[in-house]
Amino acid sequence: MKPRSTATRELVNLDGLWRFSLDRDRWDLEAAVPASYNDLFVDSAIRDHVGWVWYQRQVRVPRGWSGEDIILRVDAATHQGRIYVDDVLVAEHVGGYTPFEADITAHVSAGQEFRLTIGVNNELTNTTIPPGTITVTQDGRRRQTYLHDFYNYAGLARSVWLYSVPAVHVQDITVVTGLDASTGTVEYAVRTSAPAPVRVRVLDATGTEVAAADGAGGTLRIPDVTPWRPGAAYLYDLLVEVLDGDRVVDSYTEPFGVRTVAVRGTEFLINGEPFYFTGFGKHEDTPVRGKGHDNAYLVHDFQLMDWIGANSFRTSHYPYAEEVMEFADRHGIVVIDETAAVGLNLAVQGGLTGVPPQPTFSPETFGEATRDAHAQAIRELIARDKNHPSVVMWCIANEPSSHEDGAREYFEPLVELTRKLDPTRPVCYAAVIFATHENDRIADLFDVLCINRYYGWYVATGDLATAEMYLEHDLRGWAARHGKPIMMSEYGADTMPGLHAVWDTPWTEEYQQAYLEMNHRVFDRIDAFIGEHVWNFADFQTSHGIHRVDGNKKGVFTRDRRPKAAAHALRARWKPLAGRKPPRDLGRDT
Ligand code: BDP
Repeated sequence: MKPRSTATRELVNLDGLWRFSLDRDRWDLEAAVPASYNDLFVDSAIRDHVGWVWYQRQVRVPRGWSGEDIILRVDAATHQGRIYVDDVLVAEHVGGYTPFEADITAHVSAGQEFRLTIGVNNELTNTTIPPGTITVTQDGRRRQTYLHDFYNYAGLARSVWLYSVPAVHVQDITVVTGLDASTGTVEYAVRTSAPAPVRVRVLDATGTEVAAADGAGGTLRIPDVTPWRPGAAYLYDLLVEVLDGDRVVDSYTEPFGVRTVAVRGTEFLINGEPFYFTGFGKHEDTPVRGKGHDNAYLVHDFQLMDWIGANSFRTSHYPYAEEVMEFADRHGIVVIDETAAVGLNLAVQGGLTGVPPQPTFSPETFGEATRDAHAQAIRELIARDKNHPSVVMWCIANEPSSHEDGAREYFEPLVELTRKLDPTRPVCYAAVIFATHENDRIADLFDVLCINRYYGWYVATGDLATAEMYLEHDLRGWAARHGKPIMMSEYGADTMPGLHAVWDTPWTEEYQQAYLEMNHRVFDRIDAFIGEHVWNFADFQTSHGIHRVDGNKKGVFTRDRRPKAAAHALRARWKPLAGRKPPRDLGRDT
């Protein structure tokens, strides 16, 4: 659960400047937390470092905390973290975008200082999510390569917290909501650290109690409920109290929204109404901070999404900071929540380098250990985000090699796991161009067809007429084979701001606009279409490569969030839609 300050819990934020070291011998550098460390220093040895780095600071435990349990929480250590109190290792965690904690009660004392050291490792291998490969150069340097284009930013990119909880406390809360005419139903389950009586209350946005119950699980009913709707968020608070007689020993407040999500035929329903996704695949990426969470960019990005008429986004290609999810909850933005399983695809690499591809799913490449790591990533994502009303679908992988031998064996248990952990939300993956409706082996396991396609960019470059034919043929094939809702989870064209031409010239602002319009014409001719997420919201940093000039330039906004010409065209299309499907012939005129 997200650490919160409540009537029974106290919370100290440990963000700021920490000592920073590559070897734990020299500590003359300081690094900002939260931030990726890579771009902070003018030192390629740090930027290109492969392995552990170390963050350190003194922390004083507040003097009133004796008798409480004391927990240290790291919101994200990318991709592996170790927490030390003085010299004692108290927690270790693999997975760069989900939080972990250490109970440090036995190692610290109220009122006293301790030395907190956090080790962070950025290595990606065949058994990490996302995967990667480490090679050693002829002169002995270790180099990291990986199968995704965005830069492998690392470090403490989110907040670090110290908090207190009473010995008997709430450990987990699950909320599942339903709508029964004008009544909202709230199934809840509370787990406590030891058996104890539990009381729950639902408070509306004015703080008025609208439902209450005793017991660690049950169903609450909210008469005349105000549902959470896209573009019209409404949140209730579930106030959970653990009791000892009449005394409240722990209290925790979980915000939630009452809404339902379902797939019916080729429709995606929110609160029983068809929803049409407009928006983006995003990244957590800004200059200097890398993937460091930044509330100023958070507010500004959501402002820009509102301005352009985006009602949704996908957390491509990893779980985002919890602040982002809470903001989406409060502002009615719909989220497709993705694990960090990007790059389970050796066919792409083969295609790009000319090296004959290895099989993607095999004991030597991505086998059981990879799948175990992937399963763990799914568990941690759902555990963290299950109560967010904004999250309407889980995306368990981006562009896996779903047409290869072994793909079905790899994915079937992961889809089952996802459904077991959360039977309420649809599940999808984003399909790569090599996976066609004819050769893909897994789409039937999922609820929504999310298709990534770059016709007119990587294929039929500069020839939008051919691209339009290819795209329509491709999408119609998927729709016909599966009879499921279909959405475009990525489409985009690299664009240099300020570059113009009167012809269909790739990289110009006109071309990005024409490319998007071509895609929209096709989407609007397909009945099963439920949405469009442009790749990408903003330009973002990538690893070195001949396909990129200072990063991926498919942003509709630049990296510093200025609109390219296409932004205005998207706004003209999306604003009037407001979550409804475009009329069938809209694309013909634009
Ligand atoms: C897709 C990937 C995305 C890339 C994009 C691109 O899903 O992460 O950034 O291509 O090449 O294959 O721009």
